[in-house]
Amino acid sequence: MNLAAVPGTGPATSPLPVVRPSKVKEFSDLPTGRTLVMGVLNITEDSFSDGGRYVNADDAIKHGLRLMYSGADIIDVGGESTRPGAAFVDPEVEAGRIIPVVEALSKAGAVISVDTMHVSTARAAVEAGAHIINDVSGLTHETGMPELVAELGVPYVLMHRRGDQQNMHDFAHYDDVVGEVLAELGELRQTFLDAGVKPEQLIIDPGLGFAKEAPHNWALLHRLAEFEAFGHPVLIGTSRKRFLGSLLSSSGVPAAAEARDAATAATSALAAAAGVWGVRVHEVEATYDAVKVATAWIHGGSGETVPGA
Ligand code: PMM
Repeated sequence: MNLAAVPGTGPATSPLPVVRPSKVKEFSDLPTGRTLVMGVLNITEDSFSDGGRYVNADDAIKHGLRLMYSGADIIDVGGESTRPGAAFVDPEVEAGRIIPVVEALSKAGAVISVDTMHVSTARAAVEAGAHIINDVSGLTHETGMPELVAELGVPYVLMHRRGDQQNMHDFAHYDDVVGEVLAELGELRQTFLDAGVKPEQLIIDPGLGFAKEAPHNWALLHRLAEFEAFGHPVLIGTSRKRFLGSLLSSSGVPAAAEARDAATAATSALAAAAGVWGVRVHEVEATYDAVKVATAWIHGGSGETVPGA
């Protein structure tokens, strides 16, 4: 697609995006029959690969539209970096970054997930049009998320993490990383069910890179199929992560974040072939194609269906 022809996706200096009236999408409108591509939109100063690029709401909205027109099925909007060592962000500051962008993108027809660990931000984002809550905290951050998810009835990404962004490295010790992550996710899952969350609301994510070193991430990917046992959709985020940089290092120097996109597309295709529901990526176009290849490979054809299309 020629993005230059798409309203609102020009350079950052061009006027506000023209948000055309279009069909507002719902979660149930998402394609089935192939792995979904979730495009990352970080409205932060300090995310590891795109921090500082989209702190201005207009730039963030334009990038969200770009992701949509590049093939993203879902736009994951976040306002707090979760990279190791990142500063905590006040929930009001976070909401101030996120909400105008969620409103604009949902009016433009995007299916949106809100990447937040804060109950108040999650609620405000859903009220502003977000469809999914993506919470990387593993319930280590705030109380009240299970009750909120039960009340709102929206899909929720339950990700595994130990500790918080400032100390999670201290907890990256496992005898059997797959068994321990499965067991800890199982306990968290039960907490949500006990709070009244319906099983069909839950999406499971092993949390690559969150209190995990490279060998842990590769072990989890190697045994990804075991995460299907919960009976929930599985989401995977490998995009530009440090373990890919280490794999691609040259003379001991890790590959730069932007030089990890081909490896991200490869892991996404392999995850799609393993049957995951979604992959979360910064650079959508290559992964969108990679997922299509994996789908055609598995089904011997395109295999995609769009509800209501
Ligand atoms: N990784 C990051 C942020 N949010 N959400 C989910 N569900 N899974 C992930 O693996 C994940 C996430 C870190 O990446 P970023 O700082 O580039 O957004």
